[in-house]
Amino acid sequence: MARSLDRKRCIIVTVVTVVLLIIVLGLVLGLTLRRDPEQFETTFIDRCETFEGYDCKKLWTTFEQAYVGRDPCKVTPEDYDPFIAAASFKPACDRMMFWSKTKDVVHAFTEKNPCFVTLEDTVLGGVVDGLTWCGKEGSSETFTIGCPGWTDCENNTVRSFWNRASVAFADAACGDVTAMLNGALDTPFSSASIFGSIELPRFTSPKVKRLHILLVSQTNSGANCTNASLQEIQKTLSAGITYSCKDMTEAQLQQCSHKPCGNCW
Ligand code: DVN
Repeated sequence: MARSLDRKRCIIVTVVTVVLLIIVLGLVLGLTLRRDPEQFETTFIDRCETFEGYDCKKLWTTFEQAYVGRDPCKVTPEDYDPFIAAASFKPACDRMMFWSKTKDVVHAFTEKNPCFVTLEDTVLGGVVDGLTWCGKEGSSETFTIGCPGWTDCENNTVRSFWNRASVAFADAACGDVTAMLNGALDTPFSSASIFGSIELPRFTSPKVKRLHILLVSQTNSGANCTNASLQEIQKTLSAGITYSCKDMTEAQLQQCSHKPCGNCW
């Protein structure tokens, strides 16, 4: 008799423990997911406020209207048009820097050499650089997990944003434009990249006077400016825009970091 009572008591304790565990897990997950949407907005607004002259709350509202409540694979670049208009910026003529397969190197450079400006150094790209976000039909939330990946679908929330922002940045290009490419690759330039397919074709003369390619490698053994893929750039480049190229090592680039604009390559 006593033994069966003990067994019943043991079963009850186990069931209660499991139920309590499930409740705690649900609460933690709920809080984490709940915090994410607010955290994303907070990050967006905090980053926006590092740029002068923008109504960051309004910018956030314009931004989220592009994707909230929608299938995250049916957000087109044009859906971000209102945000692009609200995040207009003064183009840094002669100081705009494009890049491809050199994200870490180029941003380490522009961080030390504020003379040059990448898309991610403007409010347009800076507010969401390195972030993932999407919406969902029937929800007013911004999700940062469970979103489609870059190659999962053509019109996905993040990829459409970068395609549209890159159009705006390239359309603003003026004067001498620089592009940092990766000399460690057999083909430093790809016409399929955002730089190759979206930005380069948008450089127009006489607004853009020169395109200077910076081919950066870790050592001198990388690709140089005679690389065949770079010839494609010259073929694509609009008539009237002068092309130049310089291969340099990351160490040489490092020495440029503290020099004023333009007298480094
Ligand atoms: O000129 C720059 C800049 O202005 C930007 O707007 O576009 C140009 C860089 O794009 P790109 O020429 O396509 O160069 P990448 O290095 O191939 O890709 C740039 C970024 O797009 C990558 O760093 C990825 O961003 P992430 O994840 O590092 O924050 C993203 N990307 C491109 N292809 C991807 C991808 N992410 C995941 N999967 C892929 N296949």
